[in-house]
Amino acid sequence: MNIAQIELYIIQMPLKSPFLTHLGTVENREGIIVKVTDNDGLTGFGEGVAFSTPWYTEETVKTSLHMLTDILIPLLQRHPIKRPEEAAQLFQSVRRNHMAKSSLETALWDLFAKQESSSLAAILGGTRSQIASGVVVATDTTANALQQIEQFLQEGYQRIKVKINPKQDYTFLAEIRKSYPELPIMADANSAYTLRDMDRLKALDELNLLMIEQPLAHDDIIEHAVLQKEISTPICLDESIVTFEDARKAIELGSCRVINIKVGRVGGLCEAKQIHDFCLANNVPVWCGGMIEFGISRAHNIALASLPGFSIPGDISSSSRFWEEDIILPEVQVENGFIKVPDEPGIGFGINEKRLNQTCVSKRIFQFR
Ligand code: OSB
Ligand code: MG
Repeated sequence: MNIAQIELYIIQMPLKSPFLTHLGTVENREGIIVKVTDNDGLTGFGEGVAFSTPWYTEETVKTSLHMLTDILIPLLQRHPIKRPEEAAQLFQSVRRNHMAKSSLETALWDLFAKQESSSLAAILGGTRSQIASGVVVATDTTANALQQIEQFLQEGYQRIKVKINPKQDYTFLAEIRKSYPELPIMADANSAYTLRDMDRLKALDELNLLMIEQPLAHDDIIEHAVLQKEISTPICLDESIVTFEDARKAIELGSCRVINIKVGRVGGLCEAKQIHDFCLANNVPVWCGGMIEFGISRAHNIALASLPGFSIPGDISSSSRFWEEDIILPEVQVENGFIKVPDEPGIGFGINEKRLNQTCVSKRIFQFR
């Protein structure tokens, strides 16, 4: 791919309003922007989506930086590649660290698509010209949630997801359902329950939820299969699916009826596409998850969600859902409930250099020869 240089920008941006989950609150987002430049001056961008602390997965911004700096970029410097799939292959010699791998692998995909003068969506096999958009409500009170939902519906979002936990579930969801009898609503528990909560979870069946996301432990597929036999609401797995093999086994066991695919969580677009293809072949609907991310990762999500198996609106919202000003141009914008899939080369979004530099707290450069 004739890589000349890789740059890492560590950026930091405050959210417009705090994002609350039972595991903690995100108010300030740190991230890593990966820029790969080839010998012709073409560039590809990726984004590291690990958080500052390991509350969602074990990775952090610092572990990602370590992996990129000391392991992954040196691997690429030693082994010139022709296509991004070869990077994914190379990275298999490194255990886990999926978000670090993904930040670099996705940048290579963007560059590769630009080298081929094709949109990333087309290179991946995308078939949609626009994708359906959903949004997440993560706040503490029912009143705040109802207010946010009303606002999001006015902005056109097609599906609402709310965060739940044993202290805020049935009554909370029933209030929302009462106000919006027809709305596609789903609940994300981020592993707040155990099988001892079976009755609490069974009670949610009457609320006509689209699905319940990750009710049980972050690394479980066995007990989710037990739970899925007892409840009629479809289970969607998020945290538990970090590889293609996890997805295959979860489907075989009956641990879920839906899968949330996050590019960063599974280590890149190659693995994400493999999970998509398997789910499509097995009639398991998938949707694209979100990580409170900046525009680069949003752009990769849009390309991925243009694939045919993404039949449910994902957590892909407008840049303005979280940010006063995003680092891409134009910003991601939901119109009438949809986001247009760009047909320009690569991810199809440019960089807002001014905003990138304004939010950049440090930078590292790696030369290739
Ligand atoms: O569990 O899907 C999740 C955000 C950060 C970490 C984990 C999750 C989330 C979200 C928000 O639910 C998704 C988004 O809109 O970015
Ligand atoms: Mg989730």
